Amino acid sequence: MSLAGQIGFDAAEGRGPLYRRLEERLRHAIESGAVKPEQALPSERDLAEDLAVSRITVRKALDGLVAGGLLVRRQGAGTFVAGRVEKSFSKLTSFSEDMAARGRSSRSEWIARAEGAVTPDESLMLGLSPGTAVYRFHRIRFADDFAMALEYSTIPAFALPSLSVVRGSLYEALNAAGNRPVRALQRLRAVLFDKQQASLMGVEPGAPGLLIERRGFLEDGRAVEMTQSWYRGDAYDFVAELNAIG
Ligand code: 16G
Repeated sequence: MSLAGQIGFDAAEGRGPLYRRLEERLRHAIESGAVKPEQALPSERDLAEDLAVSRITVRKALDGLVAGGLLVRRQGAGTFVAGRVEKSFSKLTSFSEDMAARGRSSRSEWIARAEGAVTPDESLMLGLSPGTAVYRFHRIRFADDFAMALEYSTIPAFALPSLSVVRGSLYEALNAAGNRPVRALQRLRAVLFDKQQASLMGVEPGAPGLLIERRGFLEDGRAVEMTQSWYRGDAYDFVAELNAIG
């Protein structure tokens, strides 16, 4: 079936700007599952022809959905319905690796990158003596230009040669220094984004999220990472494999 049929769009029907109506129809089709996650959309030219609208209308409608994270544009490949990201709870992977595994590009925006001394909480969590130097990395994590998570990491300074070695992936920098964690403890809890976090993430204040706190350890048992990851609740599925006891 053509996409026009699939989404039930008729340019001659309804009121308001055409691109908004098209955007709404597409949004409805994605949210109701009429078009499936990872489904490729036809080219803008084909869509315009199929829906009997101009290419500018199509582009504007798609732009709105890309900005809202419902569609993703992949360079050279086209526009796709965004899949919820499934993340395994049993593998110690990084955000960059999780995104690469799904063919999505990742990048970060810095909120803060600073050196300091451990706080009492960090000192307990990381098993460090008061006064020990740590690096703090606070980032907004993007997948295909869509804000997925806010991350606040604290790393003991012994684990990295300097603050500036972390540009893209934190785990890559830790790995290069021979200090990538090999084991981690995590806990997860449902949260609501506060006003400040919501504005960083481009969601409404009070939007649901998942907070995952990870403590990562080296082979010798020393803690090397403490990270709070605030993931958008509408973008992530966490999956765990469970084995029967005995
Ligand atoms: C993931 C980890 C986080 C780690 C980050 C490193 C979870 C819940 N959290 O987001 O603890 O610091 O990856 O990512 O998976 P990077 O190497 O891409 O900077």
